[in-house]
Amino acid sequence: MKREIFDKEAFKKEVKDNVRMLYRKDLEEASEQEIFQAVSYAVKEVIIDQWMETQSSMKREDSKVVYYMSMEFLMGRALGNNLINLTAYQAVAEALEEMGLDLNVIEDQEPDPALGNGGLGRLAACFMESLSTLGYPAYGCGIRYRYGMFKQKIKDGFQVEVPDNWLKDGYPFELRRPEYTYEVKFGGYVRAVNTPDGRVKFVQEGYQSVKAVPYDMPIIGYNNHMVNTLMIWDAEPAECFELDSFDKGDYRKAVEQENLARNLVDVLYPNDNHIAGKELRLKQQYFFVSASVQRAIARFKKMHSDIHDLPKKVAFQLNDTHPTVAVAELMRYLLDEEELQWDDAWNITTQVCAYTNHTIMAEALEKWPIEIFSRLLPRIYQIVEEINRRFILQIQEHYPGDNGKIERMAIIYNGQVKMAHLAIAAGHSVNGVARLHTEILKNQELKDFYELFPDKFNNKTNGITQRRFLLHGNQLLAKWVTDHVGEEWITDLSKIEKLTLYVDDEKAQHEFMNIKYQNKLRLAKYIKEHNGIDVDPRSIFDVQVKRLHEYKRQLLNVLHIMYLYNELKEHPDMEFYPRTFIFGAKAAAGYKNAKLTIKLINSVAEVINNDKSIQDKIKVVFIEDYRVSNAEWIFAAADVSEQISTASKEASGTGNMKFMLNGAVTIGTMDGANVEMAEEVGKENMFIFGMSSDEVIAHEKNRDYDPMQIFNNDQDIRKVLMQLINGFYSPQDSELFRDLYNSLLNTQCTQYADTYFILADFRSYAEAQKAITEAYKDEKGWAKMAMLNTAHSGKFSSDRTIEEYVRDIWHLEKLTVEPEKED
Ligand code: GPW
Repeated sequence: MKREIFDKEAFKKEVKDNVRMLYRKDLEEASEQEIFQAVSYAVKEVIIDQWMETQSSMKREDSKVVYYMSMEFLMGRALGNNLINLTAYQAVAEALEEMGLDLNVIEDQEPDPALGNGGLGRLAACFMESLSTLGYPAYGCGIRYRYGMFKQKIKDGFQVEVPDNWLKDGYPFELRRPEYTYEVKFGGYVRAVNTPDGRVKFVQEGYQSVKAVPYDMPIIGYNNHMVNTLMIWDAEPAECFELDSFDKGDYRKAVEQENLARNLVDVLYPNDNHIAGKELRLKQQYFFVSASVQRAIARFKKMHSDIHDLPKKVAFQLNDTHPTVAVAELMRYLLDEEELQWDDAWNITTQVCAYTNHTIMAEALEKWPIEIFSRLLPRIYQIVEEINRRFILQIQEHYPGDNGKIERMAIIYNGQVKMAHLAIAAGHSVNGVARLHTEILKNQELKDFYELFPDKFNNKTNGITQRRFLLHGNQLLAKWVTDHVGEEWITDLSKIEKLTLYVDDEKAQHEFMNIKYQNKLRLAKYIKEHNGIDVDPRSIFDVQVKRLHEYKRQLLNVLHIMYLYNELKEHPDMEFYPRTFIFGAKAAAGYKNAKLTIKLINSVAEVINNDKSIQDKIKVVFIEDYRVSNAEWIFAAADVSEQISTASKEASGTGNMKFMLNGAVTIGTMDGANVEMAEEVGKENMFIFGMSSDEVIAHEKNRDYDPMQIFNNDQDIRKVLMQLINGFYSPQDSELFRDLYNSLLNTQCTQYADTYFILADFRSYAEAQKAITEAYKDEKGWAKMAMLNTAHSGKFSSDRTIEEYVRDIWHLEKLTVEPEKED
């Protein structure tokens, strides 16, 4: 007999019982937060059964498992998505309605678990969801930061960071697993001990240790009973005052050890594409990696006796270099605990580990000073030294006498440990995240490594999960798509291509654009509530939401708005289609120009939004605290998607794909995955502008770009730039935006002026924007273009990406989870 996973009456009773059990209250007395908790526990009840079934069939099948190691998992809210994937969303919404409760309101009580910064962390979350939906056994390994990504407030136009205390009411979907506690050791020194059988053993002494306690979170597959696990590690003090035997009685050290555990996982470093190089960050890295490696090996050893079989059963995927110490930690385990010979251990390690690169930005490449690395991780450092020694021998063998190679490729050089070099030397696979990005890695950034290890390099173009970003985030469009092409797209996004049959059908066009309009109304209401700004849902919604970074060029966007405003003021009667420019972005707390750009956007908004003379033709909105939960609404409501990074700088981008899926048209450079989007939908259905990556790279090499020339020859650009320093947008302080002006023109500020070629691309951007207005005026033409974007987004499902990782790197088998028979 097939068991119903969801029984309405039973569920209602469960919710009521939970409110009583948890809070000693009746439903009527419970707060919205309490109801959210009660509902979530009722849902967890269903999840737990499937979770246990999944775990037992993984054991039964002895499946190979991937461990996706990542400092960041930007999960977003779980309740709504769990219900969607359990295919119980509608039923639960109805059950709650019968109880007088609104599922939307309840969903809104959940804090966003924001254990990540941006694209890299959200990619990890999409990957976990796809792994479960496709039926592949997987663990996510990360950190349970007590404070995630900060909450952003805008005060007087400036960003203010507020701590994100996401655990304050307790998080219902996590499960503490103290039975999987491990010890992680820091500091001390290494002593060589002679064993009775004539070998040398290395032991770490005088260290401080921390207890790693995992919390498991369920990752639910879509309609398949599969529940994988995200293990995120909390740090607890090793039993008070219990030190390494060597230091027993050292009171000061005991206190230090306790403090170490207290601070270790306090907070996520809020830097995107930038490394602060702080010692605590390296501690976080080793902490979660060591604990995860220990749990992975313990699980393997429960079922296997020969450690040489590890690569048959376990794959470690390193999400950027952040978890790269895993390589040395695995070596340490194999050498010190399993007592394998070096070559044997190395063989296993390289087969298990694989590395994904997510950027070519120099400031994001991790390099640790030897001093910090060796003091914190003395045994790990020894092992890295030995890896480096052997790697240099290999280089010398290949390129006798070529010291340049060693200088460029060594793992340890100039007093630094280079984590990317370690990851490449020690992994069997190195992948970029979009075709262009991988080509740049092979031909520029990692050229030497590609020459030495051509077979390791491969591309895995990123993707996104359509379950969150269409099925949950845009329920109107999801239903419409299903009505037209059937529901297969939910688990096979390539099927959405059948929509091309309708792109010339006027009724379909009308319905498609009407759904867009409904979503614009929903966002307009959100903006009114949160910003107090009225926006016209019939205006073009032009959206740039992503982390604030100079290479992503929010500054280009706002300079263009300033230019448009000047045009409108100079030619009040010019034809102008109303536009709403929407921004959302967090800036790293210490990133001055990024924070100043936020202030500029808000200052420009202030002036333009309050200028009656332009009759609301331009509105500028900065949405506070951009995060996964409001992102779902924003993508659904966008007409125009801004993907305007300097070509070559955005490794892939994933927001670009979320917009495309939701029927927004992209204005973008030929950068990252935009290139492949253009290939899928056709350049004629995007607005491509700006320099190519080859042109950018050539200018960087030749150092022959001179923005001052543009400034001198283009009076519109000059006028806009002068407005940065004449107080036009900052009457109280005309110097306020001086640094932004300088970043564009002053060579003394950075290695060269306008590092990101904003002025070089300005005119071609403005023309592309003009072309958008023209295209939008053609209602049918636009509807068709928007629909074609949705229809050709099939490639950009993270399901496709995961299948490629499985095929080329992980070699996993699908698991089927049969619900346990009840008889
Ligand atoms: F620097 N990305 C990110 F490569 O969001 F580590 N944070 C980061 O710290 C890095 C990369 C890192 C992003 C890329 O900027 C983006 O282009 C890409 O789509 C995303 O990672 C996922 O691959």
